[in-house]
Amino acid sequence: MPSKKTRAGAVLAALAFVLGACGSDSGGDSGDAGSDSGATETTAAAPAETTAAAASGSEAAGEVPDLSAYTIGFAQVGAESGWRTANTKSIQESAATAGADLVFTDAQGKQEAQVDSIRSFIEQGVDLIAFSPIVETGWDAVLLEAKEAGIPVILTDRAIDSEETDLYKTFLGSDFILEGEKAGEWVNQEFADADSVKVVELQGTTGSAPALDRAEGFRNVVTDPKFEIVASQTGDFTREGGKKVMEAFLQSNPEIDLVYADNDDMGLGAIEAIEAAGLTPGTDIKIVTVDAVHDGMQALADGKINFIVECSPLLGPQLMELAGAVLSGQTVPERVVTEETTFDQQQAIAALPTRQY
Ligand code: GYE
Repeated sequence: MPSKKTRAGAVLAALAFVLGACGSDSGGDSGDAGSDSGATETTAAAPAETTAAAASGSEAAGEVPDLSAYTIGFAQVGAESGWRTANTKSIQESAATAGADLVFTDAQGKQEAQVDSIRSFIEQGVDLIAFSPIVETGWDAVLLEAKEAGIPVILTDRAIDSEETDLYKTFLGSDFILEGEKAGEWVNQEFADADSVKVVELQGTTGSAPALDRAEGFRNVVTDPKFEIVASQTGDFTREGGKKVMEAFLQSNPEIDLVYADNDDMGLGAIEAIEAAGLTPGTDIKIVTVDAVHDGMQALADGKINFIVECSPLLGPQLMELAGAVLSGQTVPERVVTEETTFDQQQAIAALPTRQY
């Protein structure tokens, strides 16, 4: 199993393990910002990585597996954002459709609670454990316990950073570095004619894969010295956190040109702070976010957010498909990357009526 950091870069589409139906109904333009097309090729010999296009508002997936003989434990992060709510719904609905007995826990953002849940899944003797690790590190002990108990583990949404190999069967989720790069590419275009740009960054949960990788991706492409990241702080992926941090940023930095927020919710909080300061979000201060949940898309359509990079929460159908494959002894790709798009204002207006989350 490759370490987390090796997953960025070229997509080694390996097995023809087609998860999720192709075809986005989002109305977004997937041709920009470096998004690869998500074709699932059969080139490499070893199952390494594949790309699935179940994103973009489509819950459609391939075959619904019959998981009625199985119990799946799912340890969720919490309910910190619109993204998370949609993700939880997707997982619960897909488990019900597949007939699986789902034991679902909510760690309320605390790693210890998530570890406890996994331990209790092991004690209960579930057939498979899936979880979305709150932060990247600190999982080896409990995942080794699962392995020793013979219970397969699937990571969804967020990666872990571990030297241990074979702690999990597969990791299903977005390429967060690519998301940060897409945000950065829009920033480069938007400020092509500017001489100096002051940027503030609202980061997600400290130590989480999406916070680390979206920061890295953004910095990979926003390299012109005219850009200055004048402040960067975590808002913990919440609207309230984004608002509070933005209030402080506005007080200490009078000339902010751009907010880069790791998710829509923090961007929405920033909008409240900007308006309270008597400024116009989207005009006086530009805003780029990640997720493309309904409220974020509405703010984009309204001109308060300027650009959104999509991150699909609809991982349930793909997770059930992978669980079915693992439980029936099939080999699955080590990495399944969801295909995602980006939205500008017109694309948001077009996509909103049929958006599922
Ligand atoms: O972007 C954010 C959520 O891990 C991709 O977590 C997920 C992130 C998502 O709280 O809104």
